[in-house]
Amino acid sequence: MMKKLIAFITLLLLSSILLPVQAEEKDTWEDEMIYFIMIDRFHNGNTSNDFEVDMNDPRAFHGGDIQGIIDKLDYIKDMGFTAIWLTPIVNNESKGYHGYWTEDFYEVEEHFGTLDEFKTLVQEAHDREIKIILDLVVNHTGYQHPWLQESEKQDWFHEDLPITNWDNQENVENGRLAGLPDLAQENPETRKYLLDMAKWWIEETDIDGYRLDTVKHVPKDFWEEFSKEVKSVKEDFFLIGEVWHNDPTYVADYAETGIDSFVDYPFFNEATRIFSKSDQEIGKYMEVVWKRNQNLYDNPYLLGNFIDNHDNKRFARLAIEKEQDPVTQLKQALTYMYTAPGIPIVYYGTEIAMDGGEDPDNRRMMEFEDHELVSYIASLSDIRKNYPALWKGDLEVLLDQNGMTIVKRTYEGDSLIIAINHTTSDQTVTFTHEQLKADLQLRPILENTTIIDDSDGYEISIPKETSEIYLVEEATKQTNAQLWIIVAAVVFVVGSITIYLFKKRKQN
Ligand SMILES: [Ca+2]
Ligand SMILES: [Ca+2]
Repeated sequence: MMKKLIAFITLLLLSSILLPVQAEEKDTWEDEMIYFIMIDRFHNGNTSNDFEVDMNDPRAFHGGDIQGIIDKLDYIKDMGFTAIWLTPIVNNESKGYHGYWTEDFYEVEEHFGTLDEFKTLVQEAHDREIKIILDLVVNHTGYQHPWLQESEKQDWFHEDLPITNWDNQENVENGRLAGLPDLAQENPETRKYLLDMAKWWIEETDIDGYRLDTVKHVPKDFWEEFSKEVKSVKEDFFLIGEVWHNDPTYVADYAETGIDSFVDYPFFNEATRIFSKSDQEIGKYMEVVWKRNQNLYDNPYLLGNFIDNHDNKRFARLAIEKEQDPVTQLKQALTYMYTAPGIPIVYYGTEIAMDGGEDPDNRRMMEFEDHELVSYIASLSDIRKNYPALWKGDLEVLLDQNGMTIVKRTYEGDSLIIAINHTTSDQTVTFTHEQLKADLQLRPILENTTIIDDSDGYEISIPKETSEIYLVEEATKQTNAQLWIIVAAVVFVVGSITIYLFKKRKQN
């Protein structure tokens, strides 16, 4: 009996050593970098679907399609993006180039291609380790949706009333946004249709996430059920919602529904504001947004940061209006976005400093060129990919003075220091050895700016209106010490041999 017990315990101990409990590897999306494409305005890869295309009308189809995106996947991959957010793919009514005017929830828009082409796109993207996030609209249909003519579908829509009071949640949820027929998600039939449809696209095409349109116009209890249902179809399916509101608490209230992340409008508002002038406290606002998000969200690292999107004037236009150089400004704002906590989202065209005013001017046809911002974004992506401090590290502001900002991001002892000089003069900052700890040194990894290492500390120089990212690493002084050990060892060995030979000779 005792022997058996000992054998059993031994076996148990052995099995616990040999078979360690495997920590479930869960892809949390924190490390993603998203490229946002408006399908019609990106790349025309198939001219045979170009009916009713009018390049002179900014509100007409311009010819971009699924094949065009497939053709440019390597271009997107080379900039370091790990996910693509696409505007809605579903069949739209006439002039619905943007995809938000659904005519059929289960069909692919003819201008964009076929369901098979879309499946190919998802497959080709996955082959390149790029995820596909599809924009989904469940709040409304297009103005002319066939259901409006069906007598048995009348209760699928809310009454034809406009949204007049934006502070009245009931009106925001049940009124017609821009006059669009508002779906009644509280009707069990309508609800089931929308949930089945959302699950069908995942099962059929293997997409990885949804960007949810007009979240605040649909009741929270719908989103609760929606989140549960779609996540039951595919593990780690990602939901990023659009709650277009300036109050961060209002946005965060939707996290209870199970939506993982939100496009961070409060971040966007601060980012565009602090880069509009040269003397703003950039570090302070990075910290303000971060602390607030830490208080509001379970995982604030999943929030989607952006400086450009399809509903606002492009960042380049804001710079031009302030008589700033758009490329210079974009480089700094992109550095800010890539190094602030959260997932960076780059809207197509930002990489060529595309100009554009209000919608639809901010949706011009993409032009592919060898632009310096393309390689700048690739460098930022590369740094973000290699250093988890940027996607899950903490944040400390080291300096914040009249537009000169230095912040530190640290994860498990590994640190990066980010310097943004948004002033009109060159800046020099010295870190004492005490500040940096004696055995550490800085290495520039973005722009290769100069560093002077002297007895007082490390002096970094940031030219006006540029940024730099420094890796905090172990000082090469240790390598020097190692070098001395090698020299000493060589001297010792040579000396020993000489003495040995000398003694041998003497013996002879
Ligand atoms: Ca086309
Ligand atoms: Ca609604």
